[in-house]
Amino acid sequence: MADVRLYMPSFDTVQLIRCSPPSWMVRLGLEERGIDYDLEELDFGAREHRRADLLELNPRGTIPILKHGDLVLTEALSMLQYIDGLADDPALMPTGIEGARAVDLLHASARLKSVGMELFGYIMRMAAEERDPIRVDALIGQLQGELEHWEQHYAAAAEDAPLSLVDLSVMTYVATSAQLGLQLTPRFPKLAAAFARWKARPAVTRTWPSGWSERPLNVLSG
Ligand SMILES: N[C@@H](CCC(=O)N[C@@H](CS)C(=O)NCC(=O)O)C(=O)O
Repeated sequence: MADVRLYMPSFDTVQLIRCSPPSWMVRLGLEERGIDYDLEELDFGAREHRRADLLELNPRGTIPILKHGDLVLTEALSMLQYIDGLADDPALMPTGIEGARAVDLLHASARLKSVGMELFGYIMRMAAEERDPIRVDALIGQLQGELEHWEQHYAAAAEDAPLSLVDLSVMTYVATSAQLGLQLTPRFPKLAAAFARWKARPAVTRTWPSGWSERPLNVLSG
C-alpha cells in the first residue's frame, strides 16, 4: 500500500460535468511523475466528501485531498507543487528564473479555476429550465475572457515546451469546457492545438472521465 493517498470524487457521481478538474489535475500530476498512490473515489452526489473523517482532514469540506503520511494538503495547486518534488528529476517545473515564471503562471491559473468553477457550479446547481440565460452568458463570457488570456499569453509558449504543472491546471479546465460544448476554434486556435497535444498523453487517456460522451454536450455552446 502506497503512503500517498488521493481522495477525489468518482467522476460519474458529479452531476452534469462528470468531472472534477482540480482532482483530475492532481491525479495527472501523480501519473505523470510516476508516483505510486492509493485512490479513494467518493460519491459526490451522496456528499461523501463531507464524511466526518474527511472533514477532520479538510474542514472546508472540499476535495481533492492529498495525504502523505501525516501531511494533509487541501489545495490542488499546492498538491501539484508538492507532488513534483516527490519523484526524481526531470520535474514538471523548471528551476531558477524559468521556475519562478512557471510558479507565477501556476498561481495565475487559479483565476481560470475560479471562473470555471463559478460557471460549472451554477449550471450544476440550476436545472436547465431554471437558469437565467443572461447570467449563463455572463459566466460564459467571463470564462472565454480568461481563455483569451491563456490563448494570448501562454499557449504558443507551451508549443515546444515540455509538459509543466501549468498545463495540468489549464488543460483540465479547457477539457471540461470543451466537453460542455464551449467551442475552442476559431477563437482559441493555439489553445485548441495545445489541447489536442495534451489529450494524446497516455496519462490523460488513462484518466479521461469515463462519463464523457464522444460528442460534447451543448450546455455552453452559446
Ligand atoms: N480550493 C480547492 C477547491 C476544490 C473544489 O472546489 N472542489 C470541489 C469539487 S470539484 C468541491 O469539493 N466542492 C464541494 C463543496 O464545495 O462542497 C482547490 O482548489 O483544490
